[in-house]
Amino acid sequence: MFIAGIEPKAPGMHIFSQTLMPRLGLPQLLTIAGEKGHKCEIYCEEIAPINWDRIKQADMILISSLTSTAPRAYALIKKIKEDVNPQATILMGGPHVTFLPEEALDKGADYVFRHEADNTFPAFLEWWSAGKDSRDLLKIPGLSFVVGDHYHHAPRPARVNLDSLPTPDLDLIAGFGKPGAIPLITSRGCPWDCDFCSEVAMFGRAFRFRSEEKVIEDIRYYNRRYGKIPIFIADDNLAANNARLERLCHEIIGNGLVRSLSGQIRLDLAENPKVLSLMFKAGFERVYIGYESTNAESLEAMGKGLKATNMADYTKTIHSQGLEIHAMWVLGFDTDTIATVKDNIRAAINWKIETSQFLILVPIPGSRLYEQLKKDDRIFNRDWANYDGHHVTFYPARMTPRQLQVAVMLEAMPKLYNHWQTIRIFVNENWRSAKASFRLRSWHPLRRTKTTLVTLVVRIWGWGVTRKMKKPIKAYLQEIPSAPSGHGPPSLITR
Ligand code: B12
Ligand code: SF4
Repeated sequence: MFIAGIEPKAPGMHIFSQTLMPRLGLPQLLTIAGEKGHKCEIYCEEIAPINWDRIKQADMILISSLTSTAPRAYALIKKIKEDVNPQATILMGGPHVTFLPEEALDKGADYVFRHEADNTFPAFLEWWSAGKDSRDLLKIPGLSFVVGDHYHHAPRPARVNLDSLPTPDLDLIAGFGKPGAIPLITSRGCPWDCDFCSEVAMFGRAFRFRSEEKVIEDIRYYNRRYGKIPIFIADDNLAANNARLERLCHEIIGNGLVRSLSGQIRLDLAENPKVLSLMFKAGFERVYIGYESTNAESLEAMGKGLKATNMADYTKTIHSQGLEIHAMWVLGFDTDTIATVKDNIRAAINWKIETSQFLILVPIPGSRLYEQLKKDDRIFNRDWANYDGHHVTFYPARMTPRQLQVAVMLEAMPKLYNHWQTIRIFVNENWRSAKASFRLRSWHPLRRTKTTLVTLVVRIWGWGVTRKMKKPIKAYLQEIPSAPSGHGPPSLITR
């Protein structure tokens, strides 16, 4: 059978638009299908356009979306069903439709796979090859589909053993070629359960990981394919288990697989500088950290488990271990005011964080935040395309939606990416490198220079994106309600 996968593109520009980093859901599933003898191809719209002639020939089409890419996914389904290939069976999955399967079925998907599909999709393929007995279909967990005039939702599937999975074959992605960097996932689940995140609802609270041996096999596999390629370890929280991260770094070093690495960690990993230093030795250059906010009340309310008073010191420790930081800030919590936005900008600047991304809180389906705001009738925009962290979609409690929109997208981002800040960061990074080399720390001047230059390029690019986004954001301002319409306590609104 010929199976095509599609990852729809984002509705607009976002700070990562240039990274060309595919999600691994489709490569993972279609690698498994390939091993079962099916012919598979993936079109990741951010990387290369869809080849419609190929889609015309597909027997089965898999579409994977986020919340912000769901409208594009539905438009593609319409086009396929109406024009391109009405006979093909369309499957959908991912973190949006897992929580809103009926929406996807109403939009034309034949089947929706909720949660992890690494076992359920192969089960579906077997059902397909075995003659499609409808009684057997009901037994596949995590599957949602329409039966007569009602929706069938099979119970949630069991957790996947990550060691049972093959290394995702990224060559299935059309146009990926020899990429600049590749994503690798080594764990699922998260022991934390932040209010605004759907990770735990999606993958569970138990932190599961692929064994170090398997991760080393993955890296060797990509080495053979692409050479010593930089790797972005895309786990939600690579450091959820410190002992495991240490073992992984030792294995990378011991097997001679050190190369440019980056990954997502929590800020409080700074309490364990030994691990940070080991990460640096293994090749980590940049860490992505959800700072979220310096507002103690907001950190408390979102269940982040971080103390605002420790954040500056933690940042210093991470820098002192040679790692650069990409900080992700989120504004719009009920405890946030305009002053919070300003405090966060100040912190990002004072702490000399190399790159930052200021996002507007998004009530993504699957999160407790979404359920709460929906219950309180505070969501005013249900166009999922705007659920990308760049648009206000709900009534904040202590600001008007406009104030939040302007403060984050038209004030914070331009302030952080102005040329003066870029020069300051560049000088500071080089100064830190020089000091470290002088103290004969395990510092590689060449590697540092490269990292510094990458930061410079990213910052210049960030400045360009921020400028380009101004026009669409100003247009969006016209669409959002100017007053809270009785939502949130107006007396607290600040100017
Ligand atoms: C790597 C990553 C990125 C990368 C690349 C992402 C990309 N190209 O879109 C970067 C850094 C660029 C990024 C950016 C963003 N991201 Co991001 N990202 C991730 C991360 C950490 C890993 C993605 C991944 O590869 N997962 C591993 C695979 C195996 O899991 P999966 O995709 O869920 O697939 C499994 C199932 O869902 C299912 N499945 C999935 N699709 C399909 C399709 C079919 C047909 C079937 C049968 C099954 C199926 O089977 C798969 C195997 O079990 C996830 C968190 C996570 N753990 O998934 C967040 C995540 C996807 N990102 C998220 C968000 C919000 C964003 C941003 C909007 C904001 C931001 N944080 O900056 C931007 C927007 C990007 C865009 N495309 O518009 C949210 C999405 C939530 C939502 N409902 O929309 C997530 C889930 C994080 C979270 N918990 O909140 N991201
Ligand atoms: S935001 Fe990060 S730490 Fe919090 S639950 Fe999601 S993945 Fe875990």
